[in-house]
Amino acid sequence: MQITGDYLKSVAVGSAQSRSGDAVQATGAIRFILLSQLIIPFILLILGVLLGLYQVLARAGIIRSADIFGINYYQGLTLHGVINAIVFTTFFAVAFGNAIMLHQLKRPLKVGVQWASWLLMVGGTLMAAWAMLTGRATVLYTFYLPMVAHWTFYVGATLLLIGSLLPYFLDWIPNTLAWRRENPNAKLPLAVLGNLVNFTLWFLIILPLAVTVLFQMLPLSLGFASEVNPLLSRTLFWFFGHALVYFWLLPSYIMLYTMLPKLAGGKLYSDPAARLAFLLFLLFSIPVGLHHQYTEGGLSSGWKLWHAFLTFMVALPSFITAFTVAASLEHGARQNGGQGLFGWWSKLPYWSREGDKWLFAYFISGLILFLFGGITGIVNASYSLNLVVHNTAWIVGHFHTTVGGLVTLSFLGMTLYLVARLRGVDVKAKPLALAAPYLWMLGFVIFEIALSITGLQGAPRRSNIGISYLDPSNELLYRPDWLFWSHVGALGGALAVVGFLSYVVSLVGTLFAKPVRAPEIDFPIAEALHDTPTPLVVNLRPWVTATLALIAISYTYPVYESMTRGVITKSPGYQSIENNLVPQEALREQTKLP
Ligand code: HAS
Repeated sequence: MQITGDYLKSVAVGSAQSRSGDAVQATGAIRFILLSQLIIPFILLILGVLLGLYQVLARAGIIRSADIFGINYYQGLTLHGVINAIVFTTFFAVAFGNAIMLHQLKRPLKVGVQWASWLLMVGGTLMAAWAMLTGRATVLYTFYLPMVAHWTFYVGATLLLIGSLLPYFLDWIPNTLAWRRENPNAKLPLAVLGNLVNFTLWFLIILPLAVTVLFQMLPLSLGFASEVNPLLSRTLFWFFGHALVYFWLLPSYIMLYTMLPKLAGGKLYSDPAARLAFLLFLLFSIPVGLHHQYTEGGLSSGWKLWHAFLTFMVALPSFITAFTVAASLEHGARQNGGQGLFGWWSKLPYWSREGDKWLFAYFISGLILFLFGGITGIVNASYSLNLVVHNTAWIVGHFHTTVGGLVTLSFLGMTLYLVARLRGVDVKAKPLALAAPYLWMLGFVIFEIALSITGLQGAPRRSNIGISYLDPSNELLYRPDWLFWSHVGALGGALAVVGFLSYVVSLVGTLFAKPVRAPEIDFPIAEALHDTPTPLVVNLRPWVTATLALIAISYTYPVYESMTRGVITKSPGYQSIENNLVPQEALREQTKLP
């Protein structure tokens, strides 16, 4: 393989990356950075998952207490959400993005950029973790106002997000442009397109979040302001917050489109369909945030309906994915000898330990969970049905089959895969690694059904119902009809944790195994079955322009309404102190010197 001038220069300045065959060998600083970007969030994830177990047991009334090991319910819920949904996902997206760009473009990453990104992300995470662990930032992972955290939480989160963007701006875009100059007539590799779409989306949605953090949250937290406009904060947060879920989802979709077909034994059914799906996500992921605010006063119903319509549009790329992935699976299964209308299902490598095929189990389990996540998401999106499920346990079921389902399973599978490759070892305890996703899937199917039912019965989310509605001694609130399904939910959650522990054994074994080959980055990238040139999906520019226009159309008036109608007088921030919400003003009064 030809080694380019730029590459040689980067080796000369110390970027220890070299290449052999189709794999890319990563050594030195880049290898350390990639490995730690996978391992640091994994260590935090252990705490995140265990706190999840506490939540589900507390909600079923099996643990009846306001706290556990000194961590109160809402503090634990904040840690659970922030670690699992923000820290783990962001670190993984950056590590995976780095690995994909290295492997597909065959151009080196800059060590300085990667170190700067690493330091910001790790430093930011530690700051935010300190604030949460010491009870100074019990604001939940949707940290919009009027809940206020200690300033270190906001600064920590900001550093994490800035750090996550450095590789995109300083490594990936320059490398893509250089690749384009070298290959003027070639199509951008599909995985690269998916990754660039994902981080373009990420950059665009961090901007409104930055506005509420810098101009609302920090001044309030530092005491420079005493009143807030919570409506504006929520609107800006959800501008970020819904597209955030697609920032989690797209790395999974990259794996489903580029790797799953090969693991199944076949080819990607349609390359243009995959590209169209990624580009539709860019277009529709952002202008849908108001579907989190259907019940919010101050925003006109016409604009909510517009966002509801666009929410149905953002389901479209997932329907395309369902079709393309199913067709790719069928193609693979038929290559393996599968026959008949459904008979081919039995020819997929569900339990295969051969080579990398164990990874298939993570993707298929995730896909099955995502069927539940998709259906419940469509229910949520409906303006009228949302009123039945909003703020109930139903929503918790929905996101444990989306971000807690397909996303987490594909991230865990890929973490194990990359750790093995980067360490030059075989995956250890493969039977446990194979059992893990199925246990997780089974656990969360049970969990989802149970929480959907209790949600429809009216059980609220984000509430320690074990010490209120499910406490038989509480004559006023007790709801015995929620008890059975809450216990079923706890069973599902516990089963998923058993799956996670099986995974931990395999990952730790792999992490400490003796290397048997040179460390490398390699992916099982599938060829495409249908690959007709389709101009619509080749050029990114018109898609970015249309995206910006649709955002402007969909958000200008709601932001204006939020600024003019949000409460801005006598509206303090609130802090969560020992399960009570305390207005900041009251806190200041209490701490005033005589
Ligand atoms: Fe959502 C709330 C609507 C997708 C995550 N969502 C949330 C929250 C989270 C979340 C975390 O409209 C809670 C936020 C909070 O804390 O308040 N969501 C949707 C819709 C979709 C959707 C329409 N959500 C996701 C994804 C997430 C995620 C993805 C994480 C990664 N969601 C909502 C709404 C709310 C909401 C409202 C607010 C609710 C409220 O009132 O608070 C769609 O994108 C879903 C489309 C998906 C599909 C499924 C396609 C199926 C596939 C599998 C195919 C399977 C195969 C296997 C091929 C249409 C791709 C075959 C098997 C063989 C064996 C052959």
